[in-house]
Amino acid sequence: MSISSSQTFADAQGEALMATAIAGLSQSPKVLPAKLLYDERGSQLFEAICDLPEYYPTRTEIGILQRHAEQIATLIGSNAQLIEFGSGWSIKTRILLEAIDQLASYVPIDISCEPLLESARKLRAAYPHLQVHPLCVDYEQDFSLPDNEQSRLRRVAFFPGSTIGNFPQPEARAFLNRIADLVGPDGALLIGVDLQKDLDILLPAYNDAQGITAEFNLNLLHRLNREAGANFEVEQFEHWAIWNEAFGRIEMRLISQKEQNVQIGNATFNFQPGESICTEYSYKYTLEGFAQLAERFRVEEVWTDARSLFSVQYLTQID
Ligand code: AVI
Repeated sequence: MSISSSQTFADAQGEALMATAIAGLSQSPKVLPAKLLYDERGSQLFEAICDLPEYYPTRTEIGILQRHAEQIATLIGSNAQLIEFGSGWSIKTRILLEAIDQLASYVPIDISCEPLLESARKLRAAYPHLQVHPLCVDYEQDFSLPDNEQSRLRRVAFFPGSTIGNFPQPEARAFLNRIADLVGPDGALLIGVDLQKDLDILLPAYNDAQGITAEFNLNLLHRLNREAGANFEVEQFEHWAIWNEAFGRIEMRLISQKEQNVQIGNATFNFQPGESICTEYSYKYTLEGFAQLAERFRVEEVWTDARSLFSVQYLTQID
């Protein structure tokens, strides 16, 4: 790409970001889509969150996958195509690959192309028999799977991390229905779902003592200043995550510390003291609640940890 065309691409991205931010901040109450949290710095901060002592989901899910890898491997079977949404470095998948005797095909899907391709290269080296077909797309948009001789394999979608919890509920239902279409009638879904629990455990996971989640949330304002021509005084906003009992979700918010105006392009937004921007939902489900959400699937197996903090579930399609 020449300098001028990469410049034009950056300009177009900045304009799209500006339009998205203006649309969200024009709503009442103000919102910004959670997707915007994950620029390069945001992704690094999210990795740091996963290692925090208070953030139980990542290590709990890994523990469940490790403890039940044999049974999960048997359910997936060898002659299958595993399709992972938001694969990153495929760390959790490796637990499954170690347990499945020669999985036929793996399709990691991620929006960040470089890590995806690098991770695919490493997987091919570690598992020479495995056909790895990375797909660099935004999985929330329409996409099709590679059409080759492996298209006839049984498909199992893998969606770990309880990322389904970050979708507002109608979108979560629609996304699960799209997965049902993608895997077809004999396909299955292996999914990580975070569970409702005591607020003494839940709230610190999103308001950690080291302030890494705060940095992750506030990074969104830095990003808008840098890439979308906004002029947020970032130190005049404070991170706070609350539990919304009525909706069964954590809401990450940025709270204005004073009356202030913020400019983005030609738009001006007024903030009252204490007024917040909601930047992310993280729904926590009961087992019954999730089974209802996944309306086109039958829940075949649920594995949890000793404290029932998190679940990994194996679902097949209802015919
Ligand atoms: C990516 N997702 C499942 C995380 C969650 O727990 O909802 C994002 C996150 N936000 C703050 N901490 C972690």
